Amino acid sequence: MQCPTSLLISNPPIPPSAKRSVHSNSEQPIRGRRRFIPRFSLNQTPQPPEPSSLISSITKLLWGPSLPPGLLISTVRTAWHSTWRIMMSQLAPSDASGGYSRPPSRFRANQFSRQNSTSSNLHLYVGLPCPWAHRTLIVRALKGLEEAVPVSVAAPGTDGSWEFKDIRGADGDTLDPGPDKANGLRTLKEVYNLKKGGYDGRSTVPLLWNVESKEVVCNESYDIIELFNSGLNGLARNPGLDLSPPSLKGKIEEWNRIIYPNVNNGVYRCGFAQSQEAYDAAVKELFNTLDMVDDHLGGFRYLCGDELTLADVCLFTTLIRFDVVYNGLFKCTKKKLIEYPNLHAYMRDIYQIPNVAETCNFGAIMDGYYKILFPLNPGSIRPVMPSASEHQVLCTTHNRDSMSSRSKCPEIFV
Ligand SMILES: N[C@@H](CCC(=O)N[C@@H](CS)C(=O)NCC(=O)O)C(=O)O
Repeated sequence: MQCPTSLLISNPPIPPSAKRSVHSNSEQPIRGRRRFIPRFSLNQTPQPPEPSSLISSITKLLWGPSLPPGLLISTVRTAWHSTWRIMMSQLAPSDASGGYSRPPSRFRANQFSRQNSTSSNLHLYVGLPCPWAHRTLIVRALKGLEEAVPVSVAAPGTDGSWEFKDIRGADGDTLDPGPDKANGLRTLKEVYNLKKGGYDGRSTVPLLWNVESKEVVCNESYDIIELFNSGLNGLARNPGLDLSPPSLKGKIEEWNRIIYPNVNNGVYRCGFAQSQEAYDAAVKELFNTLDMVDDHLGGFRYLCGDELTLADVCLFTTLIRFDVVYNGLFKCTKKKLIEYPNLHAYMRDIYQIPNVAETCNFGAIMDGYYKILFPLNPGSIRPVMPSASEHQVLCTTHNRDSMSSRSKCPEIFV
């Protein structure tokens, strides 16, 4: 007996207008000759249809080979758009004009805690796709704080929240997603909830945790990198490296005031925009700033001159993701970073500083954005890695050493 569903699949009903020109179901014309094609042979076992073929059969049955009628398309479009808006409002809170407005960090490190953190009760929670967490990994590596501040690497779960992987024996300083080494919990939300009084806010990375008091120290990346730079020198392998020297503090702040809204958060303002106007404004500010910074870097090795500073670390973590995710997924499409000669060489210069490349995990970055930000990429298809962002390309010469009057590339004791 023929499977009823396979009958449905191979024999869509023929509209009366077309019936005259259609041959009998079991015969098809081939260049004037008629060839007999058996519909079913006895030694074939009928198989249930694949879900995708079932969907295409139903589509064919209802509408034939053409697209569904306009009414259906516009109904689905309206429903999808409303669902998209609901999902975006959860993913990316927006202002009245549809512009992305990033919620402020809830736990800031004040000056006192920055200067007095000499203990090694600290534990850092990060996620590899996150550019804000990436800042903390770079400064931790440059200062040689790996032993003083152990790290747990969370991975994004399917709903976008941070989860730990149950991997045994991942006790060393591996920068791969693994278990929660400080509290042995399953999710970052559970870690936040350990704090006295509980917590009902966003469970974001980076998170600096006090292991002894079981309290959040800070969840603002810039405060954490300032603390790592100057607040833990008694525990650091590279205490002499200062990424925010007093003489450059003013310049660093000036650069941060430009780069944070227009570039670091600017790419998110493009990708999370919920109106054309909000996107147009964000993309203009982003590329105007990149043009200006590219010009500046034609004359200076780093943003503040000869020395690498915290401002460079903050810019780098956005640049290294630019062609890999922001250009495509966040619609930062006016130019690719590779089209900016100075910015690209500057990015390679920083990438080649010892220990920095190890903090860049492109597989995790691509998965974290393309597979998790569902409203931006509902099919979850991860595109191919751009060849200009491959490790080998990032290791090519940058010829920027000669731009420093003194050799100020940080000396890292590995
Ligand atoms: N202001 C924070 C931003 C941190 C942040 O937004 N982290 C994102 C990952 S890139 C996160 O953990 N999001 C999870 C959530 O919002 O639930 C910082 O700079 O540290």
